[in-house]
Amino acid sequence: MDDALLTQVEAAESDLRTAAAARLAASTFDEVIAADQKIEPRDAMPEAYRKTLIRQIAQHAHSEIIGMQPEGNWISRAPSLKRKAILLAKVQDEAGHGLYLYAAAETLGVSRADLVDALLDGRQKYSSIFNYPTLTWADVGAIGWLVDGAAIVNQVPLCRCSYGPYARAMIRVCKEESFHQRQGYEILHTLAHGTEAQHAMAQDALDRWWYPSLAMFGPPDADSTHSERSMAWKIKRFSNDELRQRFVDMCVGQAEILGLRIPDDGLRWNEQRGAYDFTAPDYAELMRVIKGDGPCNRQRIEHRRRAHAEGAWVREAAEAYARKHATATVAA
Ligand code: FAQ
Repeated sequence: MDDALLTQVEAAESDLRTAAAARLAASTFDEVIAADQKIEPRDAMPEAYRKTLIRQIAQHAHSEIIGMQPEGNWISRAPSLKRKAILLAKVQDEAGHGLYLYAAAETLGVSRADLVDALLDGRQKYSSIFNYPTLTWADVGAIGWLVDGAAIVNQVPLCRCSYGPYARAMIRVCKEESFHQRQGYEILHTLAHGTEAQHAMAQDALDRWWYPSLAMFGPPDADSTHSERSMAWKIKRFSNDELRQRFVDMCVGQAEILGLRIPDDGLRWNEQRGAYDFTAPDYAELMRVIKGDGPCNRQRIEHRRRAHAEGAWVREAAEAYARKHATATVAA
């Protein structure tokens, strides 16, 4: 990834420490937000702030968990043992991100079990991007480069989110995502500089993943229901369109090094804006996918329901062990 983004993560981590040390005594919610301090679980907070965070953090956690499926699909078919080991580690990292995020949501007074139920019965969403299929090995590279790349551009500012547990989870997540992005880029670089057929496979993956990746940033600002309030509360630091622009500007030079063409005839440098003009994704398609009508929505949620049902015995065993351990501790 762009080294400047990792530098921003380091700076946010150091600011988190400074904020913790300089915590205002007996301050109100509004004072804490105005002073750029962190709201912690024990602090009073408006109910709407709490609900917004639960919605966003839960959707984020679900995305990490559902997001394991498109790449998991390639673990057994990775082209070498080394590629397999790297992909396995990456997919496991996504599971870890889901768990940190469920834990961060639990600090707001909800249970992970309830959040998982809300995902499984369709009351809560996950990212639109994971409803597209991974047809070739190059798609694994495109997910790393573009999907993890978009995720990082969106999540680096979340390291400065006003809610402490979410901001802290994001620091670690972003550091790991930077490895993911580089592994994807390296897969595509290898293919793009390989045989003609491999180059074509890399280009085809970019053609199919480009617009869905732009759509990950959400609806345009004018249609974004939550942005204004989330920005006032310093949960979101930049609007959906600002982050989408930042992502496009970052990708153009990277695509040139790959020798691949971003599939957008309208892509050109705008001297006045100091940014690239580009064609927006199809937001009607984004809305259809969010509402459950993407290419893989049914498959993804059915798979998750099946995995959840098959894992029931593990949860029961863990609960039985915890009960036994608690009884033994009390007895001692
Ligand atoms: N997909 O008012 P806004 C990853 C919904 S992690 C589905 O703009 P907001 C790692 C939105 O929820 C990827 N739904 O909403 C990985 C709202 O619906 P609601 C996930 C979407 O919250 C990589 C409605 O539209 N990242 O990729 C989408 O202010 C590789 C109106 O939208 C996060 O979750 C969408 N794309 O901004 C894993 C980051 N966009 O709830 C495996 C945290 C919007 O009112 C492999 N989340 N919606 O019914 C955020 O930053 C924000 O929630 C946004 C949306 C920016 C996603």
